[in-house]
Amino acid sequence: MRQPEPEPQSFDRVLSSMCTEPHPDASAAAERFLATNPGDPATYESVAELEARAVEGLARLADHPAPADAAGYVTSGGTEANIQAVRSARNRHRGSEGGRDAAAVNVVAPESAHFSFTKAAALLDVELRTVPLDDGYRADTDAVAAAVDDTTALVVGVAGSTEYGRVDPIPELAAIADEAGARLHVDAAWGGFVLPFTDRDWSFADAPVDTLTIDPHKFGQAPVPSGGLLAREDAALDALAVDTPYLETRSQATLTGTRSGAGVAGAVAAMDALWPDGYREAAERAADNADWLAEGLADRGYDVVEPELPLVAADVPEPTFAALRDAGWKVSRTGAGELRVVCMPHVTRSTLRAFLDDLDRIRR
Ligand code: 0PR
Repeated sequence: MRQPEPEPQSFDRVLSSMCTEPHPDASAAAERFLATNPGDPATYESVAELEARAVEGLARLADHPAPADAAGYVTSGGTEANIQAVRSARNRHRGSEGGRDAAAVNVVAPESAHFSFTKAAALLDVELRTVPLDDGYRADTDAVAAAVDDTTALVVGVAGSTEYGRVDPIPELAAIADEAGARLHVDAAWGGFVLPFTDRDWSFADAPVDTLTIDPHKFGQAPVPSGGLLAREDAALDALAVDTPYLETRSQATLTGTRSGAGVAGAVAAMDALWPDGYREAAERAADNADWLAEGLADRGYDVVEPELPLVAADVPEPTFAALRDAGWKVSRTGAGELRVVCMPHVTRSTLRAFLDDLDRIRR
């Protein structure tokens, strides 16, 4: 007998996800390219062209000094991009992929770095040196400076941290990396599509960022799987390339072989539809919603971590959290146990009103 088809998760009560409903143009484009493989660009030429457009679009978002010359590719997500950034820096530090002195390479990252860096370090046999945060949940630059040495291949900065939405002091981290002879990777997997519309005293154009993670399938409103790895120089990708003897293209710098053409086409269609006005509007709406929710939670007596990028954390007791989950709210917690609400584009003001109404009902 045929099983009933499960329905996909509705976004109505999803406050925990860093993904969102794709833009309709992006879904349509993804569907058209379902059977293509950007991993074989000599066979699937049109999706290869689209991938070049995706990289240029991401580079423009990231304020790359010359978007058309940016190196990069569309990954399966932030995890792959982060793994590849670590691998590239490791290989460049050692001089090659096979390289000498494997044990001596390390990566210095703030405690807020996503767990994908733990995977990268384990896979690549590099030491991950995690350093504490400052009082504002950002990388403590003194601690980073103390942790680097001449075996440091990479310093990681996070621009939009998973737990608190914080942006690390990127120019300071760049200076520390530079002085240590290390490279700088910025993980803007989630924050990358919001950062262009926030007040900052730095941009990727003036901080020497070597590699950057920026995921269309998060705030970019593209379908899963669509992540992004950008590099300032071709050499960063060259350090990842392996020979591909039987393909018409001679080498491949990606981690996976067959890749999602849907993810590539979806990313391009989303950026065509939304850059810059649609993304600006989404970012501003999300920021207003985060501020509004933070205020609402503070008014109710909770300890709230002021949002920087649109993510709100608040010290809500465990039984209340459990009751919210029971009421159907998809909410999650920080490592320290705070309620965490990610104000993605699908999270509207009326959703948040209903959420606070339920919270009030639970508190009574
Ligand atoms: N870097 C940062 C800053 C991230 O927040 C994440 C994912 C990654 C890298 C890894 O990205 P991929 O998951 O694309 O490999 N952050 C969320 C997390 O791990 C991802 C997420 C997305 C979680 C949707 C839940 C969800 O429903 O919590």
